[in-house]
Amino acid sequence: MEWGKTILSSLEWGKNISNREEKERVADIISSMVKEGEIIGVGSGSTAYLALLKIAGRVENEQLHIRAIPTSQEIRMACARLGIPVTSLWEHKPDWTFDGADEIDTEHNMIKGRGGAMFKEKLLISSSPRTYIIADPSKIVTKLGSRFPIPIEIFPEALTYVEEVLRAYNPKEIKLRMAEGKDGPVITENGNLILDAWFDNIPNNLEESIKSITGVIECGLFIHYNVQIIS
Ligand code: ABF
Repeated sequence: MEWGKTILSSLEWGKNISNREEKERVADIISSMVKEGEIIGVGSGSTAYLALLKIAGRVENEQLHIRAIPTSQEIRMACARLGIPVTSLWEHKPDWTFDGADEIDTEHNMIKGRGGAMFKEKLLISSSPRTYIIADPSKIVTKLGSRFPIPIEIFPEALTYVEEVLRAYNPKEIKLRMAEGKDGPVITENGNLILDAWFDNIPNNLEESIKSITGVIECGLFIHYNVQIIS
């Protein structure tokens, strides 16, 4: 674990986290749930990252042997930096998963994917017998879509076609997600584009409808998934 340690430690994660106190509180709850030998799906975003930091503290102090299945390269690198061994869905089924969210409604439906990792996040949640969504209270909404668009990962050449079909579902606005400070679009870890689609109303079958469009890889709308919210 010495190889790469210097360069990885020089990366500065975790500064400028909003609502840090609230996020630390839910991160503590997740960390206290970890048991020896478990395979854990690790979500992305700052709340999941804080939970991973706390888990790493327990792993070191209590000499726990766990393995993580990361949902993004960023979290994979964080695992490397923190000395948490990783595995994959080819080799292991997770015992459980934790992840963050952008919006959660009263029925525990969610919008996720500000980091663009919703495909792998949904895969981990679907593969896990239990998932805990850790969210500071600012994430709880009465109506899904009130603050965030639905992110939709699409195969690049399907851009025009998907946009045309999406219009039939009456979005308020559809935008290609652009890379911050650059002229080009965000390219996901899977080499795809992201469309951000704002809707006034999000019916329960919208996730299914979006996913049925050829060229859509995944979307960040999570309707009726098996998740427990820790808020
Ligand atoms: C991941 O991290 C994403 O699905 C979601 O968009 C984001 C939440 O980040 P944070 O915890 O930083 O608010 O869970």
